[in-house]
Amino acid sequence: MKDSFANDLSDPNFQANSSDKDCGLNQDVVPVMKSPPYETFFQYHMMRNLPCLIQRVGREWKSTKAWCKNGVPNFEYLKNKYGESVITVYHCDEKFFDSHKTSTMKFKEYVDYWKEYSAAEDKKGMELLYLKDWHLKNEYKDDDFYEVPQYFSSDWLNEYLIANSKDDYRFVYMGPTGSWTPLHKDVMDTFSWSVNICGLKKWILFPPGQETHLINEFGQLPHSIEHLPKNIKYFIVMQHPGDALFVPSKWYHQVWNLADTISINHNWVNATNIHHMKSNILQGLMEIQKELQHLSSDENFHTECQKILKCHVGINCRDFNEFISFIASRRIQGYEKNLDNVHVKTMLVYELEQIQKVLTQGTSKEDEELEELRTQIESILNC
Ligand SMILES: O=C(O)CCC(=O)C(=O)O
Ligand SMILES: [Fe+2]
Repeated sequence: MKDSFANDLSDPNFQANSSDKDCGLNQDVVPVMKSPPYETFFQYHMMRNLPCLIQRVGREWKSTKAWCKNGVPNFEYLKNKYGESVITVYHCDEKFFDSHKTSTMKFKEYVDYWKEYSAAEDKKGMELLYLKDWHLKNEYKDDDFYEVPQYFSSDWLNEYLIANSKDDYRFVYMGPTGSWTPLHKDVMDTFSWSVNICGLKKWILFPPGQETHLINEFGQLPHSIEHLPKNIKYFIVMQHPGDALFVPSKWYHQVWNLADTISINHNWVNATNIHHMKSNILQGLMEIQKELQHLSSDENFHTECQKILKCHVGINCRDFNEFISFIASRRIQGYEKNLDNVHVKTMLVYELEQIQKVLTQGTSKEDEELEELRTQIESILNC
């Protein structure tokens, strides 16, 4: 029997069947649910860091109704509404480090490209462009084209970023059939959620640790998975319009658009995965310090490491502390306002417990504020 098993993973028909199992492939099924209680999602998915697909989300969203017509993107509507925005497109045929080469253009130009690409019978020689990470909601703040589903509403990261007018982690993705996202895990080990507005996505997801089976002889992960080694555990998900996929922290995944597809997604953290975010930042810092070990006696060593950390990971320790302090203060206030509401209080106590675990122990003078917060949380938790 072969060691690895060649598959066209982007093939919609590639699903587990008995012969896959015989070959040692180990495909599991992501639970599919319709309107589960929040408690179920919280206990079985966020707490256990396990994926799920929730159907019939966003059926009432304006985007669901206006952005698609007869199951395909409503190009004219989109172009009229957002045509002047400058967007970033990823060139799916050109690798750039662990992503794709990018360029910018006006959205109206992208729509013209997309229409032409989709209509072309022979796509040979045509570029395959994927519009990703569009901060559309941040750009059109008054446009209520979607609402965050209740399941994903405990989102500390976007709560902090929006309240402080910083760049958020709320995105729109649009791409033609065949556009795809290389193998990756999400930034800062956050969760992500994705809701399809129209089209069809195929996802392959790997539980944390399984990616080690994919590492090549140079110690690198593949850009695109072509072969699934024997015994690797993975999940395949087909995401249709209205399906919300919950992608847990640290799960590597690769995604293909099997039709002209539009989706909305967020990266987010809350009490259930904040420890992953903190570990990710500390891990990043350790790697940088190790790399720059030869400069460790330099008086600017600490500052320089933090600067690099911000570039590489997207956040440094000071930013993380500021973020957590902001959420801690809000939750302390929330607790004091809800002394009579047992349910809200229980949730806030859980959040404060997790905050306490990731709040850095204050040592220097500038950490006095953190120390003060720790003391306040301590007194609430001791009640
Ligand atoms: O839809 C895609 O192409 C990628 C989405 C993704 O990686 C995510 O939501 O985490
Ligand atoms: Fe992702």
